[in-house]
Amino acid sequence: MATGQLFSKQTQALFYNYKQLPIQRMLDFDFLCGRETPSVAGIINPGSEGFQKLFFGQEEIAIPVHSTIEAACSAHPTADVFINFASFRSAAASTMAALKQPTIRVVAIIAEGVPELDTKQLIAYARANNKVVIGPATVGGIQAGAFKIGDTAGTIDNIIQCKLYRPGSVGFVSKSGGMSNEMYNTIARVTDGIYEGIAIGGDVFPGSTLSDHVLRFNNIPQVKMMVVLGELGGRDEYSLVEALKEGKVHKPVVAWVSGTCARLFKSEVQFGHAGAKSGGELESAQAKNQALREAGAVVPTSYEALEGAIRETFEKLVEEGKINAVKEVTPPQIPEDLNTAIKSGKVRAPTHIISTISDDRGEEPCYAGIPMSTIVEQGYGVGDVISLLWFKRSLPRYCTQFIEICIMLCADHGPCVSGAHNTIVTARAGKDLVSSLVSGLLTIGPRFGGAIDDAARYFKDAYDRGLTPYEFVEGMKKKGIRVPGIGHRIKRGDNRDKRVELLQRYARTHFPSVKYMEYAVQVETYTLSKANNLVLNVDGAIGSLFLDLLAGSGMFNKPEIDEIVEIGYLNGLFVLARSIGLIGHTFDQKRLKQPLYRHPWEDVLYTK
Ligand code: Q5B
Repeated sequence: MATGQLFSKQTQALFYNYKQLPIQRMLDFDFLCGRETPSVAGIINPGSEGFQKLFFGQEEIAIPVHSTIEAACSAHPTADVFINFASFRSAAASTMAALKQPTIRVVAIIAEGVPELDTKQLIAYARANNKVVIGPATVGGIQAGAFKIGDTAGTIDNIIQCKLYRPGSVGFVSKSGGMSNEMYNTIARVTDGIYEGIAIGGDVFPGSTLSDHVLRFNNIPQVKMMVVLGELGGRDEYSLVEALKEGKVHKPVVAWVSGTCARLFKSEVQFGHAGAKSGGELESAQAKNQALREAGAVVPTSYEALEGAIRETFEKLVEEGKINAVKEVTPPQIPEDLNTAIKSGKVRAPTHIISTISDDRGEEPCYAGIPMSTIVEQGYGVGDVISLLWFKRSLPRYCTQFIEICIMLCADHGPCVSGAHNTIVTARAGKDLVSSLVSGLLTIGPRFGGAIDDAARYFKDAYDRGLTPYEFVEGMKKKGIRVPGIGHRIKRGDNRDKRVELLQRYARTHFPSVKYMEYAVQVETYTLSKANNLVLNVDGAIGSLFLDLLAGSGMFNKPEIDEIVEIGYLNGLFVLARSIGLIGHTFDQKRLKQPLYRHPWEDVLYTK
């Protein structure tokens, strides 16, 4: 692998599997470094395409999303790094697919637990094709001031503290990703900072080794010294020992192999990483530290002494004039995310919606403050739910039962009424349930089913003003308004609407007062004297009885009643109820496999 630079300030990556946070962290790092182009050129999210909105500094940018690796590589031929956030199950296959793309040069595999046999095949393929694999089980790597893989180096605060927004002179390579964060900090304290840092991952077979990266750093002029953090287990460090002995490394190497404490345990101990267990004396931290020391690396006597060793090595290079002072820059401020700022109480933001009837944020949804479990456990009915969501209060049982009776009685009135007819025609035109339903619902209005609110308004006004039925009806006639709630296409004085009778009987039995309904009946008596079809219809019955419910239940004050009548809640009862029937008609037509409806010519009067 030992060429040189893996990344630059122009490097762009393809990111496999959409993970909002690590991508945003890469883009924030880009902004901090003053990159002109985002380091993520495209996202591969198997099976979906489009764009993902993310921030590049203060601006929102749309990053293309591709459904396949091939599509992403051909759309972004200059993106040569592949950051693989696939699970351990699919990491090998997706890595191999990426390595096979001519445009991809470096692949970082984040997943832990990739089968070792698969990793070996990936390594063999990458070596044969001159490509670099970082990982598996890695956090990635970073070139200070230029390019960062995923979550490497953690939060923006940490990156700023470790001065990773501008290059220093130290090449760092470690097995552990967590420890590399620690070391970025240490190195920033005692040197001019990191030039490049790589975590090779803690698996037994890493895609690239400690010595691979040290030899590569050796060829990068900006890197003046190397820091290596190995760990017990495996023999990777010995290839570095060989390279040092063979004189292939010309820059100072400060090294430490952690895990010296393993000897304190009586039996073999598996540390955090798959590869971190001492298989024998040669693989112990002590043996590897000794070998590195003998090969010429600066190896301290303990981890605590590592910081001092790095400082001394760095200061010596400065004294020798091999390191020039780094030009310090002040990184730009990354705007804080609104949600984070709100959570910390730093800012407040106005809401865009106000809602008072339900709340789904807690453990369980609540309707007007009543938890769902109470609604189920205490046997609430649909009428109770309507009371809570429409009127924001629990109404007495006789009221909620009345609501339920209205729903049941208005659920359907056969296939010939306007709404059902439209629904049937729509369903037969091959449309879906929602289209068929709404085409029927859209017929509900002042003539069909939607006269309840107007009936309530006019009856209330007439009754409250003390108008006689004669004065009311004739007054309406003068204004050219048909009395809402009066009249029906098929019901007559001698063929009354059973629904109206049922509602009246219920209310007379259960309501404390039915004064508005009795007034409506007097109006009907008068209209029937004019024409036999001018009966009190179902809309008129519900409209007048709901006035009685509002006024007689003691649950609403006068302004509330006026508001309900003015806003017009009551057509909602018909809309809700008739939806049940219209859905039934849709299913019925589909079940009967009815063909496209065409109205017969004979039933149309063609005239000029
Ligand atoms: N005339 C319902 O009319 C209908 C009059 C009136 C004074 C009136 C009509 C009307 C008010 C709206 C209303 C709800 C259009 C009805 C429903 C649900 C349904 C439906 C179902 C279900 C019927 C003949 C003569 C004319 C008119 C006069 C009629 N209504 N005068 N006030 N309200 N009502 N809608 O039969 O002198 O000859 O010119 O608009 O409450 O929709 O089952 O079908 O569950 O699905 O077409 O029950 O009453 O009568 O227009 O031929 O008029 O009566 O001025 O007088 P018709 P028309 P004139 S329940």
